[in-house]
Amino acid sequence: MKKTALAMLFVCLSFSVAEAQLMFQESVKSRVAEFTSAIVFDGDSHEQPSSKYPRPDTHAPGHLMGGHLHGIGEQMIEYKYMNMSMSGLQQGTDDLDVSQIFNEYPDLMVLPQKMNMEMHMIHYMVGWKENITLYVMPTWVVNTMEVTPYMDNMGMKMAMPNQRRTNSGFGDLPFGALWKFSHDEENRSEWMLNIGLSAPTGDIDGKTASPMNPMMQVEFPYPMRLGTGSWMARPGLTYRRYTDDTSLGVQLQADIAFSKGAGEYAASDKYRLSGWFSKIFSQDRTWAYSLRIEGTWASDYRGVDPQLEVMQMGDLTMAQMNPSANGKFQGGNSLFFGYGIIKTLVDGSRVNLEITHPVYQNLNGLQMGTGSSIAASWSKAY
Ligand SMILES: [Cu+2]
Repeated sequence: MKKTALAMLFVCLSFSVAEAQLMFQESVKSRVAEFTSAIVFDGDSHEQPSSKYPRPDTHAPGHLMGGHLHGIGEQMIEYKYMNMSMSGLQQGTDDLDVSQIFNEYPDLMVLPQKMNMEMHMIHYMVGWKENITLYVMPTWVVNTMEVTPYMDNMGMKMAMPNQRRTNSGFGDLPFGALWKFSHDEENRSEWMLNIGLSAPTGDIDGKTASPMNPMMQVEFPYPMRLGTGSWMARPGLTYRRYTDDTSLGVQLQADIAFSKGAGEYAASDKYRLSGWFSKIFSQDRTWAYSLRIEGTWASDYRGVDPQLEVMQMGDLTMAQMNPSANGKFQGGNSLFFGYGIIKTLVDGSRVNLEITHPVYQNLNGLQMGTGSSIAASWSKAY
């Protein structure tokens, strides 16, 4: 709990530093701005006076969405690719080695080694009304996990060759509306509310051969599933503030399961708080970089999938044998740093790239730690 409070303090602190810097730069530049005029802050359709391209940093860093709107009738299409890796088993903030793991969890028969989550997303946005933009984001998911099965030999655990599993298909479907409910032209700031939902279109019942018994088909463990299995509320709140060359963003984005879904469980409720600073750094104003910090709080799973956790093999249940099949071993608190770059191209489209890595992770139960993650996208408004 103390560490969570520290992490939060850290987020707040780094924020006030960025804010102070921004305000200083703003005061220096405010006079210049009066002459160059044309307040640019709300969307793709507006153009910078010194450039025929849209301002790159009106889009949030690559891993985020819901940070900008479009004018009435304007549409945007974006292809986004995300790739996140996980490896190493961790309990709380401690990395555990194999002997420590078996000491604490003698019933385990499968240890996850690494996992990779890939997502291909098509993000469509359309300006519906003044200050209201609608969006939908169909997602194709490819999850790959490598595990080591163990044999119990008179109380000694013997590692068997690693096995790899892949599960791919459509994921859950996020959609909703972004509402810019407040903007201040003088401050060049704006507030946006994301009224978002996610439909449980991703499959949660996919099966694969058990790593311990290739003759037995078992359901994929929780992290390998394509969807959450539940309708999710995805409320978000974003604040943006601009100066001529820099901008600041704060976003709180939540994923909250409405209820237990078809699988009799509800996936983690998640809250992500991000703060970022971005700066236009090229003469032609087509390049911007961003520095971001993100705190994530995720609950464990509610309920139990009877097709997974309590399935028995011999005397043991799946949840006892495989940590990925245990809903209590989900969620935790993490802190990430993100480094991004956005470039506007000649045709007005944008390339957006961000890399994140964890700086702190406190995970519930025994889980693989999250490694680095990349989000890359191309988008165009028309
Ligand atoms: Cu857009």
